[in-house]
Amino acid sequence: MEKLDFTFYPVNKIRKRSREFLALAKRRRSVRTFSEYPVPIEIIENCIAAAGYAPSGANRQPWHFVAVSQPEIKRHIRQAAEDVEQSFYNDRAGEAWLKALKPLATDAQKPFLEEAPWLIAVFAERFHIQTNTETEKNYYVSESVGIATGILVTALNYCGLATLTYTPSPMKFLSKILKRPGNEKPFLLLVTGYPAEKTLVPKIGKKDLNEILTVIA
Ligand code: IYR
Repeated sequence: MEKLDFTFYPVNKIRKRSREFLALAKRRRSVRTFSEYPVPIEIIENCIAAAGYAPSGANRQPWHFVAVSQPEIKRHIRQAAEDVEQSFYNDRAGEAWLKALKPLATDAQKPFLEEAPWLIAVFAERFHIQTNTETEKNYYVSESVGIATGILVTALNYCGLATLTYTPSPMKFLSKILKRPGNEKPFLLLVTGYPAEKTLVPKIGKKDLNEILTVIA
């Protein structure tokens, strides 16, 4: 064990910080049109390093991130994603799902996968390979990777970048294109960069606090 390094603030300072953080969080929007303006790798590295400090089951840190800016690989990803989206929108989605997606005005075309400067593929390590014959179980993998991804989205948002949490289904093509081992499952593709000028976002709201929170005090 070692001594906890922790900064104690007076409660008024904590209250102020909670308000400031809420104001920032409220301004996060999922963006589907990106500028091609480049974003330095150092920024992406810092945000991914921050995500790596997420809590995880038994501290197994069952995540791997692949940050892609190479145009050729982005083109491959776009092509494969648009292929799966075609069949999603044409056959697999079904009426109810399409209805739910209507306000988002999405379709099978995904130009942002080439336009955004960075695509961050998030992989979940289902089990850990120790040696050729030994594997170690990971715990609460989706919870852990979900939390890390949330921290990554928040970090990028805090830095001043826009994001899209993108989940084409199935996502197996990401393992293939990015040459990831079989013990890793693609979890999500995080698209990031500056939003395109005049980006439009759907007019959708968030639930009120009283709908998402029950206080028992
Ligand atoms: N993957 C498709 C469909 C889609 C699904 C959900 I759930 C969304 O929240 C948004 C879109 C697409 O990206 O077009």
